[in-house]
Amino acid sequence: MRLILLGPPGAGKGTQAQRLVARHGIVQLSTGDMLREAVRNGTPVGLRAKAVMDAGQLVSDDIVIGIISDRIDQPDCSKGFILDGFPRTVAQAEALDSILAEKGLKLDAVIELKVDQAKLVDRILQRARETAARGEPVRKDDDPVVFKTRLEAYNRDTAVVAPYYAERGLLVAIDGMRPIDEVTQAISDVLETV
Ligand code: B4P
Repeated sequence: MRLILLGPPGAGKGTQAQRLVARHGIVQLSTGDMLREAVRNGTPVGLRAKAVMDAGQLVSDDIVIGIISDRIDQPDCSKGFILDGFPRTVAQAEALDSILAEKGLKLDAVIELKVDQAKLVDRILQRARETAARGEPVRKDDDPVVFKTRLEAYNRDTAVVAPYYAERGLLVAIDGMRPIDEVTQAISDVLETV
């Protein structure tokens, strides 16, 4: 199964992807996690991405497309994967189409998690509070001012990705405002039909 999870920052893409990995035994490909790891390891990609991510902007298409293209080539992706946080621009969606077409692969579904803006802000502030309470470093992009920039980037560059897949008959929208377990169940119900 090859699946994309779309949605604004804080919609729960990462949260749901981890649960789907456990349920369906397929790999999670999170560009956010891959970029954060590159930053931690001080790689050339990480050095280029850090300031952009800390400011709440999107990392350049060429970097992210390169990361995903290399990752999809790994043997553990042969049984399928969940793309979490990619594509975030139409250019990334077009690049993904080319990568898959070259391998003779197709997407099975694109799931969009719909969550309103006030709830997104609540969740991110909650995560920042819980992380700080554990004495762990809070993500710079979970700062309320930076989060506003992330939402602007989403509205400007990423919101158009859902219609791209709707035109191709692949998009299913899910109410992501509900509790985590209910959202997981709703996604699993969709996956049974594809
Ligand atoms: P990501 O790591 O993808 O982060 P995200 O969009 O904030 O998170 P997500 O939607 O996964 O929310 P989560 O499950 O964590 O991106 C970070 C940055 O990386 C981007 O801003 C950008 O700079 C860069 N980047 C990544 N991919 C890129 C790309 N393709 N192109 C360019 N740049 C890219 O959930 C958030 C919180 O809500 C959690 O605390 C969770 O517990 C809670 N939550 C989730 N679902 C809930 C529910 N149903 N009910 C209550 N709480 C819930």
